[in-house]
Amino acid sequence: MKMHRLSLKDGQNASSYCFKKSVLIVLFYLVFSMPVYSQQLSDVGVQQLGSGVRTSKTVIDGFMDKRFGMFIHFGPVSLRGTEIGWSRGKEVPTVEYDNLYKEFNPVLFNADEWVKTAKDAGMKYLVITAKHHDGFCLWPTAFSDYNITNSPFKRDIVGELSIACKKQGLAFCIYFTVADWHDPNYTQDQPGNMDRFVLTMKNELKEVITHYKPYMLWFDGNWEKQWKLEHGKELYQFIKSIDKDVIVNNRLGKGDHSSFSSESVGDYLTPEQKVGELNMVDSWESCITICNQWAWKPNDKMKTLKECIQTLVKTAGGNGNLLFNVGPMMDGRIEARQIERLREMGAWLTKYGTTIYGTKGGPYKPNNMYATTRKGNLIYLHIFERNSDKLILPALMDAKIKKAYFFNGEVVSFAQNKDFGVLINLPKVLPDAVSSVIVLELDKNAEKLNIINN
Ligand code: H79
Repeated sequence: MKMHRLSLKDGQNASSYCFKKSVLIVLFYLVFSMPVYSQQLSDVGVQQLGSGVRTSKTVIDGFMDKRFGMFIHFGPVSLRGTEIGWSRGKEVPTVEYDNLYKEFNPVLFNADEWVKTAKDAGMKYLVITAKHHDGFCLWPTAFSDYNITNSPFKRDIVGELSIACKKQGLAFCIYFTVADWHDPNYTQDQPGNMDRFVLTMKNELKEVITHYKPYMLWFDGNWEKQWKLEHGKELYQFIKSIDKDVIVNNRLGKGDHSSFSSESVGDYLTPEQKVGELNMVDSWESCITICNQWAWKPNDKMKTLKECIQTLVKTAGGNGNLLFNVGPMMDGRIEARQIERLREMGAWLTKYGTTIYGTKGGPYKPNNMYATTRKGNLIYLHIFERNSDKLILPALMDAKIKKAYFFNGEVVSFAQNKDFGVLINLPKVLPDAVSSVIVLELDKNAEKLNIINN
């Protein structure tokens, strides 16, 4: 309003002079704060996007505070118990695989139960394989007949999950591969075909973004030769033109999943089946399976509770998120033993959640003995093994420990010295068999400490 009046009338009186001056000051501030702003955004790691829209640091920080999410690999392949996508034309002949959807009827699928399982595990977001490399779409897309409507089940699995997540307060996310081994436009590498394939992808993405409002899109399959960096850049801007805040993983560009390069497109790194390296600059999320296979496999070997918790703690200790995968069975249920394991993780997190959610990793690099997280003046020291009655850490050069105590409040005796480091006396038995937490209270903000190599 003010601006409008000013531009219509004379700008000579005192009040408009003041106004103009303040506009100049604001402009000055905006221009000179630009480099800082773009530097913050480049930390997020979207490469090669020129002047295009990028996901804001605030949105990415909110994502990284979540720390723990559920990955779900599901589709008609669960009828065979083999790996999703990869078993097509291998363990399961192609024609057989491509017709499995005609029998796909997971009548016990209950979106609220899946989401409750995730919530009870302490997970804050959920990613569903809306479309894996086998090309089958778990939502009723208008752009391919190879979708859930044409199965006996018919129900919109993606839609039901998006509603259940909203209801139970989890961020709903969509896995969408750029490699579709079912679509002839993708598999028959003829001139013009990829253009048609990318157009279908855009239509499908617009459909899922507008219908289901995903918090994040998890791309995959980007290493195949048909997929070019230019496609990734185009798609990123296309997605941002529909919803500027939707988070995008780094598999829309090319190159390594675990580090940014000039070929990367996307907001965060995605090490697969391994805990990422400590990284205080680039955001990252490790995707790791609870068993061995992504999709359901009968009698697949499941990780122990200790392995599950330590995977989560080492991830948080490296400043990353853990996207932990389950593959539901052909009837639509998650295996009872997996639900139980996830519930145990949730029980651990109910107690120790403040040492994981919203923390930063470091200052020590995680190893097989311990990992640390930090918040404010506190370092949370997670101890995995008791190999001796003492634990010795490298010295904290820029801070002093004022107090040390187990998470339950029990005092821990310690000594510190710049030359010898930090010596912590451990009791005969650690209070928690899977991961015990000692709180180190510092004389200053632990979040500002440099990384300590151990
Ligand atoms: O969706 C999951 C995998 O199907 C997909 N990314 C995760 C999130 C993925 N695509 N490629 N790869 C993973 C790397 C390839 C790994 C392989 Fe294998 C080793 C392909 C064949 C042997 C993994 C293990 C898939 C089948 C067995």
